[in-house]
Amino acid sequence: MAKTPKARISTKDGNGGETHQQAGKGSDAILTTNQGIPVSDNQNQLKAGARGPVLLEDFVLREKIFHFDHERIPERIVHARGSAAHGYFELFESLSDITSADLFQRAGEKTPLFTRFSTVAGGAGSVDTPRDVRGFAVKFYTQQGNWDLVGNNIPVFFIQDAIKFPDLIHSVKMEADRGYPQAASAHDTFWDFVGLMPETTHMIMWAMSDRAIPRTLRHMQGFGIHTFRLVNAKGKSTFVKFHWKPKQGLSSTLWDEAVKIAGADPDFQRRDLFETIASGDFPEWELGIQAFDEKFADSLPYDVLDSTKIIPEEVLPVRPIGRMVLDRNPDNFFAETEQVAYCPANIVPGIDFSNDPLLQGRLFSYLDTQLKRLGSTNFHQIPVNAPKCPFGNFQRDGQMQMTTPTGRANYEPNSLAQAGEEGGPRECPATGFTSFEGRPEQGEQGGKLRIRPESFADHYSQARLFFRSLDPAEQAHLASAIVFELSKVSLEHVRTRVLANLVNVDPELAGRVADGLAMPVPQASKPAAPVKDMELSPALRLVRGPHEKDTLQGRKFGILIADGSDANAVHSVITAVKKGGGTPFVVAPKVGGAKLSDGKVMAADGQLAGSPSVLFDAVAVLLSDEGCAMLLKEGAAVQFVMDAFAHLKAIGFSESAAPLLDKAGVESDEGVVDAAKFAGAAGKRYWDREPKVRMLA
Ligand code: HDE
Repeated sequence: MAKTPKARISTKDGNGGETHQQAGKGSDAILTTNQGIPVSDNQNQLKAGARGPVLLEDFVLREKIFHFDHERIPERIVHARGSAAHGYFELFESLSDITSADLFQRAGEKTPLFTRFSTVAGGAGSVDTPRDVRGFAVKFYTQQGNWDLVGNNIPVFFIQDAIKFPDLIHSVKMEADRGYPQAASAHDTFWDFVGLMPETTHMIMWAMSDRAIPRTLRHMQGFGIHTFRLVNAKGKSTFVKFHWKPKQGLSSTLWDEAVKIAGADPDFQRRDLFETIASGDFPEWELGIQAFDEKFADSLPYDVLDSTKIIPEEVLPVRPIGRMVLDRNPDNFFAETEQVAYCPANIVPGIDFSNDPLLQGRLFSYLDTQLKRLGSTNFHQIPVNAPKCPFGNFQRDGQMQMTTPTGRANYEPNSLAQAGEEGGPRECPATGFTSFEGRPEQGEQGGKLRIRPESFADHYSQARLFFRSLDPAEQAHLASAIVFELSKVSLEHVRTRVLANLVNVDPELAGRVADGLAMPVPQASKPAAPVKDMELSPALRLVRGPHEKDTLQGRKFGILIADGSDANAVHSVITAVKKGGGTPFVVAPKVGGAKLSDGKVMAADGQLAGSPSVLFDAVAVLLSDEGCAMLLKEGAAVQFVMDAFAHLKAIGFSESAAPLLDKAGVESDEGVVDAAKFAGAAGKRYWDREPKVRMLA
């Protein structure tokens, strides 16, 4: 006979509240159906006789299979693949002079949040490291309701007007007839769209740069992209652009490395985020703002409502206002990461929109998409989406209604309170959200027009600014990325059109790309507005720029050992890496480990064949003579070293490992060091090595 559950065990919902939907985690918890009926046998269907047919009355089976059949919800049409974490925002100083937003009032105050990073083009099961933009979406659970800052890791976007978004996304996704390529922009239709839409050019520079192949989700910047408004208690508006800067520093992969990571560990970035947070090494970003008034906006040679433009940090510095720390992994991927519903229209009093036509279109899109994805207007009741402050109104019913409102008051105005009944909530003119009225005299209101403002016409000056501001190594990566992508474009006229646009960006860039394609440089396309030379912005650099960090902190180091490796050397490298804040990862031919010179077996964290050096930020190869002789015959070992060298990583080695380095073609340089010096060398890449290992455009 079935046991009766001892107690209905509650589980925590994402808001810290209790739900009673599931049996608990404890080993004494009893499995029940969704109706709470204890299940006696979870192994066998109910049959008429041991070898007989299954009975329709088996409600345990039917409920289980029914639920399983409906486990998937539509994946996001864009940003389907994502990883997320909980954390908090901590304010550095009060911003009450420029905004009345509650979360920006009191220095030191913490606001809980949930952040989801994503790729854009691929499906939910695609790999983590394609060349792609990364989404950077933050839901702040403030005391005045939820504020969603739904940005990307690149500060500009492909298009200026939301009406082009479906075209852009159709062009980059799998081609309609063949259903490929998955999560890749290197194909005809994307570049066809790009060539025909010069407004994409600035974003293309970013998307072909190393920014689009970040090392981890922890090593990238985030941007709100659009111009927003902060509004203070007196109703004064200040324009603002939001920036997230990672404390970890900025770091990207090389293309060859990204491609190999996709094979070695398709979940590389998801795993990295989860494991780092689980280990207690919490990633952190500083939130900064570029705040400016209308006079400043009007003085710029581009329009701040145009999402294809940045305001360089050298023109307007970023003021740090707080920090975000991600300190807790989701308990359940589906319940939280999959069901979280961001919406740029979720805004709180003290923050407001600008008239950016891309932002305006987004304000409609996200609510609509959530209804499709989550299936009910009540998706805000899902714990990860629900505000953490009190909320209530007279909206009622709908599918999957989870609340049980009491009383008769479901309309407003009502006077039921006068009769001693519940009257329900009322609007509050003093603290409620009010919209900034705008600037009618600046053309912000007028007749109904389907036009693009003249001030949006310059599509090339900032693309040129970006390209010319980069370090030569990054410029070469960018040029090579365009060569790679256009080489996959089979339509020659598309390649020619893109080249003609690139001439406007920089004739030298166009020449390098044309050379890489073995095509002539065409005549420049006719720009809609004259192309200007702007003051260069070193802040845009990744390589040898202000955001690059020489550090072991938050990074992972592969230590290759085999039988006979010197125990002292191995232990001292591990200790040195840990001392620098890094994570050592021992790699051996067999996962059970290797017997070191002291006769003790050291367990490996990973087997050599499954732990290629692309997974690490630098490697140490610590071998004995015999160990090295054996690994000379192992392709994975040779590749381990060869890739580390080709990916410009530090290589520390024991003397006996030298033959393996020789076989892998390693040449000596300042990044190839004696094992004892490994920790001192491992915190950076060796960019000067690149011309020796790679021919770039
Ligand atoms: Fe999105 N975008 N987007 N987008 N977007 C979505 O909403 C859309 C745009 C961004 O982790 C969708 O919940 C339109 C810019 C992120 O859940 C959808 C336009 C930026 C995420 C949608 C844009 C973004 C989305 C798909 C043109 C950077 C993932 C699923 C005006 C500022 C959020 C969903 C997450 C997701 C529409 C342009 C960022 C379809 C119409 C620009 C980070 O609603």
